Amino acid sequence: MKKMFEKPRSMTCARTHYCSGCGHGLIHRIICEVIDELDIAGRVVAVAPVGCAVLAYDYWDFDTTEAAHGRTPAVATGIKRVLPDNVVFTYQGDGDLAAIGTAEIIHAANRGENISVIFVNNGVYGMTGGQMAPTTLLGQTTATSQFTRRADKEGFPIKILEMMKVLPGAVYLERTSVHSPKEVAKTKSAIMKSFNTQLGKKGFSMVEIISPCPTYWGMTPLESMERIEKEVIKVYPLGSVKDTLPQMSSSRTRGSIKPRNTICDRSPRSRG
Ligand SMILES: Cc1ncc(C[n+]2csc(CCOP(=O)(O)OP(=O)(O)O)c2C)c(N)n1
Ligand code: SF4
Ligand SMILES: [Mg+2]
Repeated sequence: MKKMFEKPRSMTCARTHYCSGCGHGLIHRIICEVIDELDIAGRVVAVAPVGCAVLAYDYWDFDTTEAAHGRTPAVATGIKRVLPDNVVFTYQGDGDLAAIGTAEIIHAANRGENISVIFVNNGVYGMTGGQMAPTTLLGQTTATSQFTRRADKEGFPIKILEMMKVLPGAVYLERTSVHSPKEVAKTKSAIMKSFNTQLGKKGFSMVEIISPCPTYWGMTPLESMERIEKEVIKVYPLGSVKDTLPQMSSSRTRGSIKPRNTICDRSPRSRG
C-alpha cells in the first residue's frame, strides 16, 4: 500500500509538548519537509527562541542551538559568518521578534545578513501565560489587556514585514498562514523560497506565519483557524510584502528526495 503521509526524515520521534491545535508543531513539520526536499539536513543550523518553541531542538534532527530571548538574529549572524556554506535560520515568536528582539531583527535585515527568519505570529506571549504582544489585535482580550487592546492605551498591532520592506538589505519578505491546507502549502513554498534565497547567497529573507494559539485565544483549535480566516488576516494580509528575486524558485532546486524513515525507531533525544 502506498503511504501518502509520512514523517519527514529530519523530524525526531519525540512527542511534542505543544497544546492541541497549536501552530508550532505544524510549522516545525513544514520546515522539516523543506529541509528534506532540499537535502540539506547535514548543513542546517537552526537558532531556536525563548517562547513555546524553546524545545524545538527536541523535535528537529539537525543542528539547533538556543539564543537568549529575541537574540536569535544576532546569534545566527555569527554562525552564518563563520560557516557561510551552512543554511542558518532563526525561529522566533512575536514576543521574541517583535518586542524584545526588535533591534536585532531590524539590524540583521539592514545588514543584509544571508540568513532565513521564520517568524511565528500567534498574537500573544504563549509561553509565559498569554500576555499581550506587539502583534495582538485591537479589541483582543489577553492576560494583560483585560479591557481588550485599545489603540489609545496600548497602541496598534505592529506590522513588522511592512516596516522592514524599506530596508535594502531585506530581499524577500512574505506573510503566510497555517489555517487551511492551501495556506500550509503556500507556507511551505515560502520557506522553500527563503532557503533557496540563502543558498543563492542573495541576502536576508523572512517568512511571517500567522499561527493559532488556541489555549490563550480561549478557543477550540477549529475556532482558532476560523478566527485567523475571519479576523487576523484582515489585519495581517497574506502574500508577498517584498520580493526582489521573482526569478528565485519556490520549489525544490537542490538535492534528491530519499526514501523516508517512516517508522519511529529512534528514541526521543534526551534533554540533557
Ligand atoms: C530576557 C528575557 N525576558 C523575558 C523573558 C520571559 N519570556 C519568555 S518567553 C516570552 C514570550 C514568548 O512569546 P513569543 O515570543 O510570542 O512566543 P510564543 O510562546 O507565543 O510562541 C517571554 C516574555 C525571558 N525568558 N527572557
Ligand atoms: S500556549 Fe499557545 S503557542 Fe504555546 S503551545 Fe499552547 S497553543 Fe501553542
Ligand atoms: Mg507568540
